Amino acid sequence: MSDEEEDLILSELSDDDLVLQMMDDLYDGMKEEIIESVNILLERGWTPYDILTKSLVEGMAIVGIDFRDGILFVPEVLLAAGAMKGGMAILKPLLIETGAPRLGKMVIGTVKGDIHDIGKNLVAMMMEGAGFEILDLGINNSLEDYIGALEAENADILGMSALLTTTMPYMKVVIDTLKEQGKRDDYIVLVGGAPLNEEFGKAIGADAYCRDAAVAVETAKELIARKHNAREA
Ligand code: B1M
Repeated sequence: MSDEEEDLILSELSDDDLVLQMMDDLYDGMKEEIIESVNILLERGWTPYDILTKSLVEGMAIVGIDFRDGILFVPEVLLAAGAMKGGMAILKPLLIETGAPRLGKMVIGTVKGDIHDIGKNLVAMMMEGAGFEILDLGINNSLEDYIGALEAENADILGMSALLTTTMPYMKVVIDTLKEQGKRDDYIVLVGGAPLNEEFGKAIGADAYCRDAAVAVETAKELIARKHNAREA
């Protein structure tokens, strides 16, 4: 480490430099520094949403590229993920702090065979912040986990996340089972995750593919409103 880096005082950096530094720190898995920087930006009046999207999510995208290209390996990516989670833990209560009325209930989880949960956690946080009640099933969920929770919770929405091309087809297994059991129309089914796209969402019979957490919130609001209107008509 150079002297310059050792002497770096995060609170003395400009906003732009601090965001760049956060991307470096995320890359290096430096959780304490990420937590400090998130707090600095909050003190400077940044919204939790901007901190999340402009520093943490963008930083993680860089990690993703270098992981793909074989520059970073699983242990390093796990450290980066840990640092990201440290920042998210501070932002979560702030994003959720809302007087919004409950808009509906969502069961969300990452599909069987898949342990990626950062994107799913982000969606859960943003949905909760927007006024939805969330039951987060975590990772590696079987169709029984999803369907059992939907029924037990009397949920409106099923959200499934997959980050691997090998696990995304499992979403179809869940949807097909709902159809076989005559329950498909009881729920709005939203899917997301980096390898998915709109076409895939349609092909497996989901109500919508959501590119990111903000789209998930908007789509859920729209489809819930449509469902309520249809019930009242
Ligand atoms: Co993994 N991994 N990984 N990984 N990992 C990817 C997904 C990969 C694309 C990396 C790469 O090669 N470039 C690649 C998949 C390739 C493929 O399938 N085509 C990959 C691989 C191969 C693997 C392993 C197989 C590696 C190995 O062991 N050799 C292994 C698989 C383990 C398993 O799941 N069985 C593995 C393991 C891991 C770690 C454990 C090290 C770690 C996960 C830690 C964790 O999640 N707790 C990890 C990570 C961090 C990644 C990358 C780098 C980052 C994922 C992430 O968190 N992104 C990822 C590369 C990438 O995606 N660029 C990669 C940030 C997050 C905010 O974005 O998850 O896309 P994302 O979520 C977005 C949207 O997609 C959307 O909204 C979110 C927020 O805006 N969204 C939804 C997501 N879910 C949604 C659900 C919804 C709606 C929207 O429901 C309504």
